[in-house]
Amino acid sequence: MTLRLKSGTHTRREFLATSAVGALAANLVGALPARAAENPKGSTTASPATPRRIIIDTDPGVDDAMAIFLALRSPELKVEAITAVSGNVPRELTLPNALRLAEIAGRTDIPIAGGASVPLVRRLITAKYVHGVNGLGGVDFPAPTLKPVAESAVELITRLIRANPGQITIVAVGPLTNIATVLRADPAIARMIPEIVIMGGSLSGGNVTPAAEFNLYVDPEAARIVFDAGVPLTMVGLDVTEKVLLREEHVRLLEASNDKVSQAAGKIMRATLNRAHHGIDATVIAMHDPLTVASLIDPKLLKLADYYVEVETEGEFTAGMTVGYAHAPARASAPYANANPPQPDPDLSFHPNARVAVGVDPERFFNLLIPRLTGNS
Ligand SMILES: [Ca+2]
Repeated sequence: MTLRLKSGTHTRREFLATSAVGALAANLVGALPARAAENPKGSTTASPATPRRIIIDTDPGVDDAMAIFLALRSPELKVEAITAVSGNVPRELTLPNALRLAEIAGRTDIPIAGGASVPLVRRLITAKYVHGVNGLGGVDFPAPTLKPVAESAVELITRLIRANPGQITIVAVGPLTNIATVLRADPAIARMIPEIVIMGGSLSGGNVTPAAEFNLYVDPEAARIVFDAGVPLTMVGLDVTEKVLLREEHVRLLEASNDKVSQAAGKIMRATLNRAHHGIDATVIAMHDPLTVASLIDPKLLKLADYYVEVETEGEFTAGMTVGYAHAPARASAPYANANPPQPDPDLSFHPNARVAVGVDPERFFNLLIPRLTGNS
């Protein structure tokens, strides 16, 4: 028996209440955090009248730049803060990039904070080969005049969530170091987060190793903390993001608009497209992060399914892999012969911990993204 969601518009609780899995569902509902009942709005459609409040945790990053622009241009979303983390490039670059992008968009009202400079326990691996030496495709932008707030990313996220329990969704489009640090330092905060929407992971192979997607590869231990925290998760991984590939026609539309955001986006994406044409894997133009933000604006963009996702942290070749179970039993690897005590029997009940994006409508996505950036929506 598989437990698949037919659409992304039901909360897990609603799904379980209406599914035909009887006693199993009752057990699962009983096990869900109380927060799910207190705040069943995690999956509802945002609108300009009732914008969805979000914090963007990010490592800009060329596709992060598009995601930030899209969020700042969308009345369905209210960006409460932007927090920077090391990933595509070190935080010494991602933080000024976040400040630059907000400044270009004319949104100097948004607090921006610097976060983790290294993963929890690993050395930082970056992706300058994709994002250019400065994280913005190598395009030179003036130094930002906007300054970061005095609080760290962890302090800012913690304060905002605690002051607005159940109200602010976290959109995490970089390695999960900052978010894991928040959850580890303040475990009770998990109940106050209605949803974490993650760009990362994959059910169908990685992009850094055959197993791991970049964000999870960089900090698998952080990802494991986040996936195990009991917060409702949506995972927007390579299964869908590698199906939204920016094309020449899109870049031309960005370049053709006089809008400041569109001009900046056009320069960044022209540089990235050129990079793609010079031997780098064509998926460098995958719009990973903007698709993740777009899914909050238009829930019909993605097809979601319930999964139990484990994050591999031990593997010599597989660390950062997301292992998704669509049904029980969720088995771990076979125990070693000398294991003491022996491994318990596999859990025969199904406990999904994430909604995973398994389908996408690419044209619908670009029909949303490009007009928002050109200022023609
Ligand atoms: Ca990113």
